[in-house]
Amino acid sequence: MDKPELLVMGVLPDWDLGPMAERYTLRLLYEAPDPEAFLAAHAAAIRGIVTKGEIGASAALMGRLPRLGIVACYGVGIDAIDKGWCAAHGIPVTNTPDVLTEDVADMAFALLLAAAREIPRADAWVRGGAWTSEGSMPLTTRVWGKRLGIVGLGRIGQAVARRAEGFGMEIAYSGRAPKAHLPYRHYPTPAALAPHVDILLCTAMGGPATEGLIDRAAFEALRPGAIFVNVSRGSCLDEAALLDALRSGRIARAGLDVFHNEPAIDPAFATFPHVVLAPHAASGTVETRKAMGQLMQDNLAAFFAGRPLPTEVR
Ligand code: 8YV
Repeated sequence: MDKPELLVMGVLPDWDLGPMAERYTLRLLYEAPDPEAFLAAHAAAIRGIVTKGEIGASAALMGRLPRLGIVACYGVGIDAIDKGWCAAHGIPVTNTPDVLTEDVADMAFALLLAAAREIPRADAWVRGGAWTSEGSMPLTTRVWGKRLGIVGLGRIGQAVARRAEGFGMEIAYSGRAPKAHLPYRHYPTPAALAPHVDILLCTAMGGPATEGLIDRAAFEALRPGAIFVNVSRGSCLDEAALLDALRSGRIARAGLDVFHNEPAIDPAFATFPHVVLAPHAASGTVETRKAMGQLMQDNLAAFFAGRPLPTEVR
């Protein structure tokens, strides 16, 4: 029997592509020199799309695939996939929740600590010889015991909160509804939360519901000298307002893993010495990426075997 054909939108590790190539015919769109001609040649046979958080699948693309049966996302965020189109056409969408939660929370804390304690500067201080020529590096700021505000207390936000408890932090959060089972103070919006925290940390999911959620009013409500961390999506905030808050010093330090228009991000971010930047890498450990790949493959296998999908997005 012919192997089902899959359209692969972005690069995946060989440890996924190898086993997948045994079961499916893989059409690697990202390698096609002429994507338009590539699609014209293969669209009619494509049974599934394999994509990732930052690439997605548009209605215009999916509408060209008459045999499309599933969209499998290598990532938890499906904001780049037109879920409405999929629902209207009975196409299931799967993602990779849970397996990446702890690593993304680790990265949120790593960025927070790196920004507050200026780890990149400390590293450069030693490597560049400033330790011997200038002596001790300037003092930094504490994380332990500070007031942390989490925007979006879902799975990843709660994993961040567990870490923050170990740091003796006072935790509050914003979200649509209070989570009665959690002992943290709830505020309805980031702007309502901001005046009560020293650190604002975004773990909200992306998509239309959270577009621009952390708005100018939220950034302006922070106390001067605040720290901001984002490991969710650039779309969750008004990026011009974030840059203004960095310029004015209202946000003194930041740790950012996600941006508008990745990877061609606004070059202004690189001009702030107390901003630590990462290339959308919060889930990027070997352990988590292997688990994400396996879960994505499990969803595809279940679909083509007619079994229930392990992690379909409802
Ligand atoms: C990316 C992510 O998918 O899970 C998500 O929503 O944004 C990430 O895990 C990952 O970079 C794979 O491309």
